[in-house]
Amino acid sequence: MVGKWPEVDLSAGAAVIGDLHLDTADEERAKSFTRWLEALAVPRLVILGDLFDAWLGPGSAGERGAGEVIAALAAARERGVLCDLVPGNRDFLLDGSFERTSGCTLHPAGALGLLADGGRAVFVHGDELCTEDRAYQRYKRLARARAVRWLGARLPRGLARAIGRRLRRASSRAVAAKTPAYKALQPAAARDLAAAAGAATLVCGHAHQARDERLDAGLRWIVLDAYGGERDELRIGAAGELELVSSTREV
Ligand SMILES: [Mn+2]
Repeated sequence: MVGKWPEVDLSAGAAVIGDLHLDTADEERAKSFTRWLEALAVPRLVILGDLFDAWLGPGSAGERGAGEVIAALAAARERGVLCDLVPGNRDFLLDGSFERTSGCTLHPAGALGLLADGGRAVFVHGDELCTEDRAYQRYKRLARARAVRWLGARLPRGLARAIGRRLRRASSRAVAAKTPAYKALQPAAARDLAAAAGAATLVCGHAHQARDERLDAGLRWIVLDAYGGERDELRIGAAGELELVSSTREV
């Protein structure tokens, strides 16, 4: 293990998606994802965060949409699909009880994927690369503090739902008010993170805009579209090759 990133084996056929932004209260939206998941025949699925648009602790798990998703993940695990989840900025309160019920393994700081060709790719949600967004980075430190987690674990379900709605509105206002440069993923941050992880490739989501480019020093930087977008899935090939595809393509 290099640094804080747990290693996961990315064998041929493994799939990576992210930014589904599912509403824990919306069973119908959840079903469009769970149907996709039911048809998925891969050895491993990595979800790069923001699976849920807002997750406020175990109170959220009791909602119908969340229940649908958790059951589908558990069924996939039963079929032999290993599932890894790197929590995002919207669902960083996912915890051990979610791990137990869904069968997913959580990687709060990201994960280091080991590829068939001996290569290493580091997987993060991507919000940690918005280093120019000082207000957001301050918010993130506060929101992830132990006291906030403690509160989240004890919120009654109705209150959790009401707070979730308010957070979503406030967050979309804040995003709309900022200049694009401000909320952009920073290449320098991508370089530093990949170097710290000893990885030649960095894969993330969060920006909701796909890219597959080479930064100087040979680093490959792949960003996935939000789930449902044109290039919303990363597939791992037999020789460890990485390709952005559409999750809705014929399989
Ligand atoms: Mn995000």
